[in-house]
Formats: sequence, structure tokens, C-alpha cells
Amino acid sequence: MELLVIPVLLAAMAIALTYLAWTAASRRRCSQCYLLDYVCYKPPDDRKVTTDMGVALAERNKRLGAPELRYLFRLTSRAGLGEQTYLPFGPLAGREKCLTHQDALDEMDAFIIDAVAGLFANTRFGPRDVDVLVVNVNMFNPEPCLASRIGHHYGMREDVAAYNVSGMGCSATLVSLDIVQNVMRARSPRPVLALVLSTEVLSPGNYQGTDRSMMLGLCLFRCGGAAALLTSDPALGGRAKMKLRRLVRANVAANDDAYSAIFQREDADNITGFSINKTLPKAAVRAFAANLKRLVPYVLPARELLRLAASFTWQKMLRRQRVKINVNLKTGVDHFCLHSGGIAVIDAVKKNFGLKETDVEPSRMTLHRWGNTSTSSVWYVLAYMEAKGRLKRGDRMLMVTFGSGFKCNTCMWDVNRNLADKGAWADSIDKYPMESTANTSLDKYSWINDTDDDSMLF
Ligand SMILES: *[C@@H]1O[C@H](CO)[C@@H](O)[C@H](O)[C@H]1NC(C)=O
Ligand SMILES: *[C@@H]1O[C@H](CO)[C@@H](O)[C@H](O)[C@H]1NC(C)=O
Ligand SMILES: *[C@@H]1O[C@H](CO)[C@@H](O)[C@H](O)[C@H]1NC(C)=O
Ligand SMILES: *[C@@H]1O[C@H](CO)[C@@H](O)[C@H](O)[C@H]1NC(C)=O
Ligand SMILES: *[C@@H]1O[C@H](CO)[C@@H](O)[C@H](O)[C@H]1NC(C)=O
Ligand SMILES: CC(=O)N[C@H]1CO[C@H](CO)[C@@H](O)[C@@H]1O
Repeated sequence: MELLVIPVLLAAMAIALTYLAWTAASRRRCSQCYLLDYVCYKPPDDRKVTTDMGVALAERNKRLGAPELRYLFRLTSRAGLGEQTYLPFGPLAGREKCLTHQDALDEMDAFIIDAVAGLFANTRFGPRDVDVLVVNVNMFNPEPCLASRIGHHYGMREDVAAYNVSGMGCSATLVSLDIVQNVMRARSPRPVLALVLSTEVLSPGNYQGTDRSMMLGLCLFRCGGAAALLTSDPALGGRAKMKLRRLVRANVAANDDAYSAIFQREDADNITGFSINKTLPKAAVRAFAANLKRLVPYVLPARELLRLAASFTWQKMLRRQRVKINVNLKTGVDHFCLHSGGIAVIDAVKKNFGLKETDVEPSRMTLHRWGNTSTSSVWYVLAYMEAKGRLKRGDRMLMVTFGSGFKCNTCMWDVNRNLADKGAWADSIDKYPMESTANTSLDKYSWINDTDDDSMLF
């Protein structure tokens, strides 16, 4: 009997030692991704556009006949955008028909100079500390690439690993995070500092044609951008705002309707633009469901997973043709940071995933204040929640982005400390939330009883 005690003790000690060594190593591994800080770009006040200015801009387009104008006004008045979103200088100066390459570069530079410098100032890191740079801009790919333009402007190091992500739609900001996370894992145990820039350049994409499915963008797309600084250095973890727990990407491109929901093509007059199909909200729901299948096991508590498994088994036992599972996301998520693409998408997600109005409020208010700013929109939503002081240490926040493809990329963040920066919302946060983002004085633009395509997305 006593002979056995010694080997058992030795084995227990060996296990304990291995465990200690393993945890110490994983702490040193530097494979976690922390969000140090981020800045949402606030363009200058002279780029603000009101609904009336948008209407005047449409009226300048001589191709548009009375029915097209009516249609456009109607969309504009119902899009849920407020009176202070931003456009590039070109269209505001009346040059929308002849925007140049230089206009696009100027638009990009305004963002680079303002937001990126702001981020460096806030975090007390400099451009030469950056190891990885990911730039994502969908509609504009100059030569040399935008990553080089930024490296040049800030004099970054020669060994900076630069990536430009282009044409990957509104969900590209999380594609960029995926790249960052992979680089961090590959370089561990060396710590990595990564700068992610997400913005859109609208100057090249000002559609001037008459195809109704391509006009929607004019009512929704607005200027905005975000710069985020991430690190894998555990020593900086305490300073970080949030820690990335899980990132999941889903692309339902195999489905025809989802694939063609947003499509760049030429209209009947050979003018290029982005057509947006009525099937878009459905595509978003389909992609989100595909994403959740893989995300849920990592974010929901065991109790909820057991309930889901039981419900699944029960329906299988009853030999139901279509097994229907109602996931209660709220059991594992405190805050929803949803891409504010448009009212239709927000409503569809809310309805299909059992969210409350308060869950989608940050997204609606972001749409009202900033419009659809493409890839950067989730950062404005995040900034809204932060400005409202809702993000507390230990909270779990789910970021959900949608984009052409059709893609749904999500990531789960753990809030590291109580957050309360007002950021880009400083001058407007007190006006929100508003009861309704609809503006009844805009009814003057939707007076006509258009029956043909009233259903288009609103
Ligand atoms: C929208 O998508 C459907 C199905 O994919 C297609 O039949 C329809 O022509 C599309 N509409 C437009 C305006 O592109
Ligand atoms: C559009 O381009 C095609 C191919 O170049 C040409 O055949 C067609 O006539 C053009 N249509 C118009 C309206 O210019
Ligand atoms: C938001 O804008 C992006 C491009 O800037 C576009 O691809 C997307 O379809 C828009 N969302 C909606 C719902 O229209
Ligand atoms: C409603 O729209 C009008 C423009 O037609 C604007 O002057 C007014 O400020 C808007 N009201 C709100 C609350 O945004
Ligand atoms: C539009 O429809 C409403 C009722 O549906 C009607 O009262 C109104 O007169 C119509 N307006 C026009 C301009 O036809
Ligand atoms: C790696 C990568 O995607 N590089 C592209 C960056 O953008 C330029 C144009 O701006 C392309 O030519 C590169 O292929």
C-alpha cells in the first residue's frame, strides 16, 4: 500500500508542474488580441449635408425625370438619416459629374491626417511602433496602394507588414481584424502592435444614372472612417479597452439570391454603380444564421447550450421535417454592435433573432447621425455605447457586420474596464436616443402615392 503512495505523489507533482509551466507559457505567448483604443473620424462641419441639400443634389442630375426624382425623394425621406451626415467636398461644391482621382485622394487624406493622428495622440504610440498595418477601403484602389500612402505620410518602418483589403464589402473591418489576429498568432511570443484603418472613399462612386436599384446608395452612403490600435502584448492588456474573445466569418456566396443582393454592374446606359436588391435583408438574416452556428458554442453559457441541445434532440425524436431552434443570444451577450447599413437590415435582424428595440438602438442612432459609413459603421456604434457609458468591465459585446458576398462577420469582445470616452459623439450624444428617427417634416418629399416600387427596402 505504502509503496503506491510515492509514485502517485510523484505523478501528481509532475502534473501540477506541467500545468504551472503551461499556464506561464500561455501567458507569455502573446496570442491574445487587445483593442488599445480607436478613433472614429468626424469630418469638418462644412461637409455636413442636410436632406434638403441631398434633394438639391438629385435635382441637378438632368438625367432624372419626374418619376425617378419622386422615387429618390421618397427613399431619402424614409432612410432614417438625420440632418448632419457628411459627404465629400466634390458633390457639395457641385462637381459630382466630374469628380477626379485627386478628389478621391483628398478625401482619403482628410481621414488619414485627422483620425490616425488622433489615435496616436490618444495612445501615446508613434507610427514607428506599428508592426502591422491593415487598410480597408472597398471602392478605391490607387497605385501605389493606400497602405503605402499611409506609410509614406507617417514615415513608418520598412519592416511594417502592410496589407490592403479592398472590395470585400461593408464587413471588411472584421476581415482586417482576422488578418491581425492571424499575424499575432504567427509571431507569438513576440508582441505585435497593429493599426487597422477602415474607411470608404465616396468620390469615385457617385452614381449618376437612372436605375432605381442603384440609386439607393445615394440616399444611404455617407463619409466616415475609423482607426483602431491593437496589441498582443499582455503587459498592455490592463490599459486596453477590450479583449477579442472570438471572431467568426461566414460567407453564403453559394446562394444565388444572397450573392446578387449587392452587385456592382452597368445599368442600361452603361453607367457603373452598385445595385441593391430587395433580397438584401433576407441575405443578411441567412448569413447571420450561418455565422451563429459556429459562434454560439463559444459565446453562450452551458445552460443555454444544454437547452438548445435538448430542443434539437426533442424535435429530432418527433421527426420534425424542419428543426427550428430559437437561440436566446441575450444569455451570452450584453451589448449588440450591429452594422448600421439601413433600416431594413436592422429591422430584419431584430425580428429574426429576438432582439429588443434597446439592442438595436445604438445602430439606429448611428444611422441617423452618420448614415451608412460602410466598413467603419460598427465603430461608430461602439463609440455610441461607450459615449453613453454603457460598457462596463466584464460586459460581453457582440460586433456584427454585413457586406456584399454575402458575408456576415462577427466578433465577441470582453470589455476590460469601464468605458466612457465621448469621442466623435461628443457634440451630439445628448440628443440621442430619440424616440423615432423618422422626421415628419420630410413627408413633403413623399407626398406622391407611388405604387410601383414602394416596397424597395423601406
Ligand atoms: C433581385 O434578385 C432577384 C433574385 O436573385 C432577381 O430575380 C431580380 O432580378 C433582382 N432584382 C434586381 C433589381 O436586380
Ligand atoms: C453599352 O455598351 C455595349 C457594349 O459596348 C454597347 O453594345 C451598347 O450599345 C451600349 N449601350 C449604350 C446605351 O450606350
Ligand atoms: C451600406 O453601404 C455599403 C457601401 O458603402 C453597401 O455595400 C451596403 O449595401 C449598404 N447597406 C445597405 C443596407 O444598403
Ligand atoms: C426635419 O427635416 C427638416 C428638413 O426638411 C429639417 O429642417 C429639420 O431640422 C429636421 N428635423 C429633425 C428633428 O431632424
Ligand atoms: C394618396 O392616397 C391617400 C389615401 O391613400 C389619398 O387621401 C390622397 O389624396 C392621395 N394623394 C394623391 C396625390 O393622389
Ligand atoms: C496585397 C494586396 O491586396 N495588394 C493590393 C493593394 O492594392 C493595390 C492597388 O491599390 C493592388 O495593386 C495590390 O495588389
